[in-house]
Amino acid sequence: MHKDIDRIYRKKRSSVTRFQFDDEVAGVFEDMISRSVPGYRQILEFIPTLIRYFSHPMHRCYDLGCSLGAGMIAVAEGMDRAGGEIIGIDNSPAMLAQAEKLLASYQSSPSIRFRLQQADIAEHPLQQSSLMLMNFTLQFIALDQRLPLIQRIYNNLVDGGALVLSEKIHLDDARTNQTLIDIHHQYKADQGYSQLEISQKRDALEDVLIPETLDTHLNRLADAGFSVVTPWLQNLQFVSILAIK
Ligand code: GEK
Repeated sequence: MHKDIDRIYRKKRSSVTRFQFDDEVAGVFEDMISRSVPGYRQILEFIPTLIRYFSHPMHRCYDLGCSLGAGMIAVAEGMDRAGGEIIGIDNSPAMLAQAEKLLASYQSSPSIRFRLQQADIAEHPLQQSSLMLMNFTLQFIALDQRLPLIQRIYNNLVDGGALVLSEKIHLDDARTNQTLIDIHHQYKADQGYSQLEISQKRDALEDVLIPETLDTHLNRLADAGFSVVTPWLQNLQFVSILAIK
């Protein structure tokens, strides 16, 4: 994958507008997410292991909010020779244009079929599938649409199928929450972001990325019917949850 450096918030802006997944973001997204989300790479690296653990055939898998398709490639890496269909859905044309190029340059086995769809995952119908990834995307969906979406995901998984849900979370205890935010800002500074970049990006994401508590996520998944619901990886306030039907 090519890796242009994220300099979007480097210059002082007179006013910071709402964050959007536009051409500017899509062009630097791999660098942006890798330097902003501790644990992002670890989650992707572990997807093939999770897939190999499941014994049912991976006839169809979804990556909801696929961005550049990194999750789709991680799924492909874990698939056996029987292969299957890997569908990435995103509502950003800019992201999908980049994803198309990256997937075209990835040498997958002929039994694996990548498909990209531009759609709002809160509304788009899903087909029966073996595995769904939703990495750092539910946090951008309106709060009242989250349970219906999780319910549709559950309904469209085969028995024993799984959802990998990764999210930035909020902690109830104000002091603990602030501690994690401060350590996260230190992490971003260590990744080369200036204080101005960190604060302008935070302002742009205000009311766009809406985190919930880990309990809210776990309870919603259990309410939807998932029988195994457990966090399997956490790095600061970035958590990945495994939910099995
Ligand atoms: C990865 N999973 O690299 N419908 C479809 N897509 C949406 C919607 C929606 N309603 N809202 C936002 N998106 C990826 C990273 S990024 C996470 C996911 C982040 C899309 C949006 O266009 C963007 O591509 C993605 O969800 C979120 O593993 O930027 O923090």
